[in-house]
Amino acid sequence: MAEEAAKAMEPNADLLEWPKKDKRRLLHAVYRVGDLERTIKFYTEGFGMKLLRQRDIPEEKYSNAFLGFGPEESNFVVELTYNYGVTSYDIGTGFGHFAIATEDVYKLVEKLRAIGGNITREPGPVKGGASIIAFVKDPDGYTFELIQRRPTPEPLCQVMLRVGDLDRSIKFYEKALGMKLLRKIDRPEHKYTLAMIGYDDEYKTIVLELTYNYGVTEYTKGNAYAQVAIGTDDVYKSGEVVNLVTQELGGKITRQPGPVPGINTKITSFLDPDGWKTVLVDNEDFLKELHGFLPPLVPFQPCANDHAGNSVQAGLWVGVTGLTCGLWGGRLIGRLGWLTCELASWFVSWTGMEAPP
Ligand SMILES: N[C@@H](CCC(=O)N[C@@H](CS)C(=O)NCC(=O)O)C(=O)O
Repeated sequence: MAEEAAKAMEPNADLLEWPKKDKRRLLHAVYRVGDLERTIKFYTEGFGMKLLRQRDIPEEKYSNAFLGFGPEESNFVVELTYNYGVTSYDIGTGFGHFAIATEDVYKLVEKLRAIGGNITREPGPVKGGASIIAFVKDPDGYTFELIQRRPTPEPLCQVMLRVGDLDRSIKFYEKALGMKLLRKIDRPEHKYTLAMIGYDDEYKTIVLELTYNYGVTEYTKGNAYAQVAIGTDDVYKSGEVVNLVTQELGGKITRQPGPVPGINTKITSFLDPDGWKTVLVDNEDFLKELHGFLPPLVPFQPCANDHAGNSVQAGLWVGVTGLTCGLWGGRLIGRLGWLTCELASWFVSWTGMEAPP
């Protein structure tokens, strides 16, 4: 009875439960850079990220590089986009930073300074708190916050975005995307409130840090930062939920659910009430994109462009499979030989025959 009454009040109750039941994970952040090699060098030598894969799409005149602290199957990564000939972008006032957790912020700052990093805030306790932080700008001007923490499986730990109404944003990300509010901190002496939201423990995985500055409701978006991507088991159902929630809280669907022509990965994308973009990506299609035509036999991350990466992976697959077959074949022949000897010796003792000298 109570269930029926609840259904009558909220006819979409079942649908609205979906984001919490779905298999969700923040996959990557997409943004534009003016020189791919320059950023790859800064992130690998400075932050210690790994270059996971690269691809060039000449017909669309852009290239991508994926970098992170672990494989894309488990870790959040950055997807850098280089548009042929475009060397700089406007980051705007709304994008805050990406954060990297490290055991020693002072040491990392010295390393970054030594390779020409622009340290915009020296290491020390955060104003109004105790965590040791620092800020550094990457070659395109994107801010990275360095946070002193114990070792974590996900050092790339926050994407900070400024929003105009924190409660509306929390409600949106909870309802439309099934995220959890993990922590809310109000620092009235510094006139801001922040909310950490995500799918898991903020010390083990990436979270969104939404910041509300008292009285500020509008920011500029620029054209540099693009979006975050989130995995889902059903883009169509997920799209329906987002559609419902945008009617209540604002925002809009910018791409209806469906396969992307050419690559066939099913996606849907939308803007939140502040205009921040999210792309929902089909989990299975995403894994297919990562592994190409091969099963995930070896945890190999190609480092050249995707085509070359696939050839190297194919070679490795054939090599490992060949070696495995060889070893098993050898073992089988050995076993057969051993069985023959056993049978022969049993036959000799059974018949009382002596083996010839
Ligand atoms: N007005 C700030 C509010 C957010 C903020 O102050 N965040 C902390 C880090 S959680 C910070 O940047 N603190 C500066 C400092 O401690 O020097 C903004 O919009 O970036």
